Amino acid sequence: MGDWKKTACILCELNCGIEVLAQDGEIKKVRGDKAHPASKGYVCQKASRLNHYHTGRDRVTSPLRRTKDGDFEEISWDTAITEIASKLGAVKDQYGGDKIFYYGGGGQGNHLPGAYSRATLAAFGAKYKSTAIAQEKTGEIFVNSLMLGNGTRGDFEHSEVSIFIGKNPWQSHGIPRARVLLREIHKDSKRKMIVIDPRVSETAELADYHLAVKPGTDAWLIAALLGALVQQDGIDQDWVRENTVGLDEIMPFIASIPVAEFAEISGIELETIKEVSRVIANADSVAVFEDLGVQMNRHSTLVSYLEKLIWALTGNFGKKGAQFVPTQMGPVATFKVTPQLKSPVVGAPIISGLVPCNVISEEILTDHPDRYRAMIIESGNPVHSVADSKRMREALRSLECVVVIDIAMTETAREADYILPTANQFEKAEATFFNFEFPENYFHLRHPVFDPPANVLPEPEIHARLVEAAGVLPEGLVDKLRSRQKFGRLAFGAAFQKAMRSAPGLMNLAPVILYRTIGETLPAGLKSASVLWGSANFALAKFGEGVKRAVKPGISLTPNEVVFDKILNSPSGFVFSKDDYEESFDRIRTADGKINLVIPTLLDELESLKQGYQALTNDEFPLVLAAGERRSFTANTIYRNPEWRRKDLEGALRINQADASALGLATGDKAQLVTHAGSAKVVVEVSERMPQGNVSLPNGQGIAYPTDNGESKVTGTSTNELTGTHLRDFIAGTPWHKHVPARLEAIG
Ligand SMILES: Nc1nc2c(c(=O)[nH]1)N[C@H]1C(S)=C(S)[C@@H](COP(=O)(O)OP(=O)(O)OC[C@H]3O[C@@H](n4cnc5c(=O)[nH]c(N)nc54)[C@H](O)[C@@H]3O)O[C@H]1N2
Ligand SMILES: Nc1nc2c(c(=O)[nH]1)N[C@H]1C(S)=C(S)[C@@H](COP(=O)(O)OP(=O)(O)OC[C@H]3O[C@@H](n4cnc5c(=O)[nH]c(N)nc54)[C@H](O)[C@@H]3O)O[C@H]1N2
Ligand code: SF4
Ligand SMILES: [Mo]
Repeated sequence: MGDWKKTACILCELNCGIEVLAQDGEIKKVRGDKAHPASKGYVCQKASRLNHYHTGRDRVTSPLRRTKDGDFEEISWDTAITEIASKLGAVKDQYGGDKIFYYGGGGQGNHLPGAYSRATLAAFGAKYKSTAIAQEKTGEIFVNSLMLGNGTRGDFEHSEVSIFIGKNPWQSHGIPRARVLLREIHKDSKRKMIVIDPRVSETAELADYHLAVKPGTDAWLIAALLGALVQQDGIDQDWVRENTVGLDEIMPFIASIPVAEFAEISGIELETIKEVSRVIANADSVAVFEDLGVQMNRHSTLVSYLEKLIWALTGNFGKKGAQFVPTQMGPVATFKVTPQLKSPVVGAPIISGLVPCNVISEEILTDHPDRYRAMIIESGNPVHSVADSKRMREALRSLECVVVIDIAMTETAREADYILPTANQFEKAEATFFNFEFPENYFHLRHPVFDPPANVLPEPEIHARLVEAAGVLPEGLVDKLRSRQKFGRLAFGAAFQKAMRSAPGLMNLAPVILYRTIGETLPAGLKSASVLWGSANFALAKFGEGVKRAVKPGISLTPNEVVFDKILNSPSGFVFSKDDYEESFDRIRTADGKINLVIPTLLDELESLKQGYQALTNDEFPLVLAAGERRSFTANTIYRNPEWRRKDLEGALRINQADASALGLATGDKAQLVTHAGSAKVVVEVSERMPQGNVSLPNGQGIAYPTDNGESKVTGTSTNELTGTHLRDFIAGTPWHKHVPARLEAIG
């Protein structure tokens, strides 16, 4: 009859706990897991279709090697690992290991590959890497690094005022039980919601204040809000003097903001801006979430800065309902700016260790001696997801060796020299590190639900084999550590720490060493969790008190073992830290432990806003295309079978009635969408949500998928066939995907 098994949804970073009815190797039903500490039984409409992920027809089930004519042939794992190690080794010997570029390491639901890949990178001397985070969050990370030396999130569960800037949690979530929470806030007359979005998003419909900003002018709007805040005495002077540095330095910049003029540029009434800034100033608590609408847009890093100045100047940090610094099980990002760290060819700033996605193809398609020569791509689909797919394809084909580790024949896999197939997220132990709850945070190690196909391997095994083939593990080390395990994990831990100290750089291989040692002692199916023994150490070292409060130390076990045991034995996830709101103050990592308000380059950029707004649109490209809207039926490229969508099969281009009428277009018509970078056929949907001049395409479409008779069919429009790499932020290099100049032509 099948069994209900606990796991998590893998379609967005929340990874709601779910139970699936597993029968005949398929997911027959999905329901929320009430025992999950954050989602508490909540799921959205996307999760019920997870069988489409699990049973995808374009699954890769054997290692594949590219043939001369561009096809793929099946090869054995031994051949694959030997040849890849030899090719990467050759690149390392001839040009240096730093010419091997790594992309990915995790999607919405899986972050263990990233943890293990560290060992492979070290084994081959690879240094440069990137992930999708370098096309969304690196601007915000840059600002957080300079202001706090740490990351921040908002406590929307308790905030009196919730602000969403370029964020539509109704569809995209990002906060647990988003729809329940948004409705609660909407109904509660004491709580206020402010949404900044040019479009009437589902979230905007629930807002007390919907500021329908003119696309791309958020910097002016938020500057105006700040200006109005100062003019109306909205700054919490005492708090700011006590907890921040630099107020006197930034004050002239803010006091001189021409609020009325900036309001006009942003398209929002001056009176509304004044009122909203009063609401913020008078609130007991304010939480803010900025996302892709501004992070993939003009002046994105500046917007992140201005957004943070709003909550910092009103004292909304380190208290209930405000911003906080999360407790974590592992380092998701690094918050230290090292200006001398630059990408080798373009010289783009490396933020949080990541090369901006938008420069990758430029770093390859050049005769520069430092260009990348090989690439490992794992759990990412950059041909589809990075700006300018054409150039990304060309870049991959020009490399000496491209290795793709994925479950499916993706747009990126098609350009690979080797495809290494891996167990999917219901066939292995997996975990996510994107848990940011506060004051109680949780962690969830999922147990496998199904057996994987016979000839695929989980990523940790692939990395272990690559590291072994590279011949970098010290002779006898693994055997020696294994022999210590019979004396218990405490003895093992001591021997392991000692070994790690014995040779510089050995720590980088630790994930694979743990996998080959502790891994062999773990319950069936949980071998991939080995690296989490290290994560438990990390959490205790960094957040010891909070972790010990949540996970009571046992009598005979060390705290580390208690935490690790909890990880292994909590199939619904568990609360691993309990903190006080005030603890966020201790996590400020600036030199003086206070929030730094001054970022000179961004103050200069703020000043430059006074020169006015320069539109990118013109007669040739009169529309602003938002390329990649999250909708009810989008989930990056995790679902590849288009049939998972109950509605909007083609992923329609949404357009305002007036714009559509001017072109003689109606819902259901086909049209040609043209940008600087390319053109594509789209299906049009006239939508009251869209403002005039703005059109919007969903993300994750335009995927090739085999039909019943085996032919490959593309459904919908892939946004990055239309984007170029040069529209990007001058600091973080993040793309302006939400602001692509475009024109639409009716097809006669
Ligand atoms: N359903 C679904 N949910 C998802 C995903 C998915 O694929 N599908 N993907 C997940 C991922 S990877 C991410 S990063 C998040 C992203 O989550 P979000 O950032 O919330 O998603 P988007 O729809 O890309 O953008 C949010 C809003 O930005 C608005 N916007 C466009 N232009 C502008 C502008 O000029 N100014 C402002 N202020 N707003 C603008 C859009 O109208 C849109 O409502 O979603 C996650 N959740
Ligand atoms: N124009 C435009 N471009 C965008 C965006 C946009 O809004 N507009 N959004 C951007 C954002 S925010 C993001 S996050 C990215 C997302 O884009 P990517 O980071 O490229 O990720 P996904 O589409 O989520 O694809 C994840 C890959 O992992 C594979 N996979 C699934 N399960 C497993 C597994 O268990 N192991 C391995 N090894 N692989 C697995 C899938 O088959 C897929 O190839 O797209 C970005 N690109
Ligand atoms: S909110 Fe995200 S994780 Fe939760 S069910 Fe929906 S898509 Fe899945
Ligand atoms: Mo994302």
